[in-house]
Amino acid sequence: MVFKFNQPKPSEITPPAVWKARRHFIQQLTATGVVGLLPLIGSRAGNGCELAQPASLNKTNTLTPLKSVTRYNNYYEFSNNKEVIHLLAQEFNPRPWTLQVDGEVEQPLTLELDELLSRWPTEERIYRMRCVEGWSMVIPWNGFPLCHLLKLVRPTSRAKYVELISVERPSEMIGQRRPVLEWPFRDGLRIDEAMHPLTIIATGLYGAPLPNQNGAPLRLVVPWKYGFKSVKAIVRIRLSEQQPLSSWQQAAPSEYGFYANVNPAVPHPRWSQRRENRIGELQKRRTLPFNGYAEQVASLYSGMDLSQHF
Ligand SMILES: Nc1nc2c(c(=O)[nH]1)N[C@H]1C(S)=C(S)[C@@H](COP(=O)(O)O)O[C@H]1N2
Ligand SMILES: [Mo]
Repeated sequence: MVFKFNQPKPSEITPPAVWKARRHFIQQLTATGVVGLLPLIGSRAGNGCELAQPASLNKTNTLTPLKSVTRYNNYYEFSNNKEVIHLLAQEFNPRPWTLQVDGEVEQPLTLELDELLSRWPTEERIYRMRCVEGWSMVIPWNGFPLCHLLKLVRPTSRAKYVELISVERPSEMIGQRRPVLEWPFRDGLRIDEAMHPLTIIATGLYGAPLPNQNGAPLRLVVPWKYGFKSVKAIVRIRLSEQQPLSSWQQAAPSEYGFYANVNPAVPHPRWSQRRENRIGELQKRRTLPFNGYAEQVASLYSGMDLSQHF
C-alpha cells in the first residue's frame, strides 16, 4: 500500500517568522544528520535527564509531511480507520486537562496542563516512529523528557514500572462506546526505560500544539519501541512494583508483549517485521534493531534474550 500526500505549506502550521527560522534549522539538521540539539542550547546544568549525545538520524530520513502525520493515525478510541480519525477527533476537547501522578512515589501530584507546560523548556526531537503494523514516519515532536516529571514525584525504591493511562471519555470518543479494547487504553515501561532521556512526553509537533488525533494534550513517545507503546491523551501515570498489563497485551497476549522493542529479527505472529513502509516512499526500507536507536538503548537490555520478547 502506498499513501500519497501533498507537502503542506509551512505557513499552514506556524507563524511565518517561526517557520522560516525553523525551516532553515531543520534543513541544517537533516543535512548534517544530527537532531536533538535544541534542548542542549541554553539549558541549565543537567539533572541526568538530558541526552548525552544527540540522537542521530540517518541522512536518508526526511521529515514525513505534516499532512500525513495528522491524517493517517492509529487511535482506537475514535476509529480503527486511520484516515477518518482526524475528522472524528475534532469533537474532542483537550482543555481543561489534569494529569495525576501516583502509586509508588514519595510525592504524588495532580498537575494542571498549563502548570505542566510551563515547568520545563520545550525541546524539539525529530524521531522515527515505527508502527507494529509495518509502516513508519519521521516526526518532529515538541515536548520534555518524562524523566523530569518522574524526578519531581520521587519514585520509591519499590517503583519498578511506570504505567501510562489514557483518558476515558466516550461522550467525545465514539470508538470507546464499543468494547474494541479494554478502556481506558494503557501501556507501560520499565522505570529505567521511562527515565531514559530519549523517552519524552510530547505536547506538540511541527512546532504547533499537539493535534487531537496525535494524542492532545499529552502523549508518550518512546522511539525505539513499536508505536502502540506511545500512549495518547494521558491522564494518569502510575508507578508500581508489578509489571502493568497493557491494553494490547490484554487483547492479544500471543501477539503483543510488554517490551515491544522494534526488532526485525522477531516477526509478529502474522507478518514479518524485517521491512517497513516509510509513509510517502515507494520502496520498503529495512527495519533497524531498536528502530535505529540501539546505540542509545541496547545497554538497557544487556543479558536479556531479546528473541524471547515481542
Ligand atoms: N490512547 C491511544 N494511544 C495510542 C493508540 C491508541 O489507539 N489509543 N495507538 C497507538 C499506535 S498503534 C500508534 S502506531 C501510535 C500512532 O500515533 P500517531 O497517530 O500520532 O502517528 O499511537 C499509539 N497510541
Ligand atoms: Mo501502531
